[in-house]
Amino acid sequence: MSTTAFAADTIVLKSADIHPDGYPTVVAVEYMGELLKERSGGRLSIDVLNAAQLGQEKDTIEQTRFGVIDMNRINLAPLNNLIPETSVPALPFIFKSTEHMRETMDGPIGEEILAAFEPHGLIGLAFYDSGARSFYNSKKPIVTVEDMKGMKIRVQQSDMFVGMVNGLGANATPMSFGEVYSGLQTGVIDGAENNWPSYESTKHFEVAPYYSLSQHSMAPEALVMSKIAWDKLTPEDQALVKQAAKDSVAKMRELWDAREAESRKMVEAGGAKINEVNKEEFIAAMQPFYASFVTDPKLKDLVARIQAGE
Ligand code: BDP
Repeated sequence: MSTTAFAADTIVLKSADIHPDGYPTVVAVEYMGELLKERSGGRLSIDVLNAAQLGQEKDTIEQTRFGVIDMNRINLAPLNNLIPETSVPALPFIFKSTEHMRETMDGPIGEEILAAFEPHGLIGLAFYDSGARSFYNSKKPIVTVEDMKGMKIRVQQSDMFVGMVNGLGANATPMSFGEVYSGLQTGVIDGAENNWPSYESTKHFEVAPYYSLSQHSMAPEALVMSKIAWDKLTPEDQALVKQAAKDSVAKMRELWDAREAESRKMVEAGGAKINEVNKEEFIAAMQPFYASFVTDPKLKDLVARIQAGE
């Protein structure tokens, strides 16, 4: 085989992630790349460009839709406004447990939501865990819904998240992930919400040490491919990519579970003050939000089926 023919056959998929080296999402996509390389005899591989080298999530999603970036690992939240179905697994308290979330996302409902990406220029490859998100802030422990009143809380750029946080009486401030540390430091915002690994890796606990276990959203991560890049692959290569993505999910979960425990220990050692919240009160306070946000019959149906444990 000539060098030119070899080069033409080789495909390196550029994949974006905002997280640093060693973060479970980053390692899982690197692992997927190894599987792909092995299974394609070295023809297909992935170059993970993490630590926001390619920009913040909102921007990289646009670039992925336009085919500038081939693959992207993002949270579901910045997809919510574009793809309404993605709001559903991010809704407050929709899942009863981690197992419920995993079974739902692995099953027909997960497949249905992934299929909804395609008309928007994205191919949904897989979902990754993101644990539970809780509120944290620089002022005080949040125990009751009343404690949320008037707090400026950063949320991801999603109308669902804005509605949820405003529905709890706080002032939702949509902002990109990369701006949160300085926002907390300068007092532009009082708090934010995230899972243990992100609270730890960003060092937000240094400037917002009150972490209150609201566990209000389990919004999973999504691994997507640009439809433009996807359409350039042969059906055989598309199948290889899809399978490698699916096979990276179990690995991701293993990494995730270990990192959650480790991150919790790290933030505690770093001075974070962790407290329980009055969860039942938070769940009840979200009922009017559900009634006003989930009005589309398709979304209503998804919510009902998830709650019924399909
Ligand atoms: C993290 C997600 C990441 C989001 C970030 C955020 O892994 O994709 O960008 O939260 O809050 O948990 O923006």
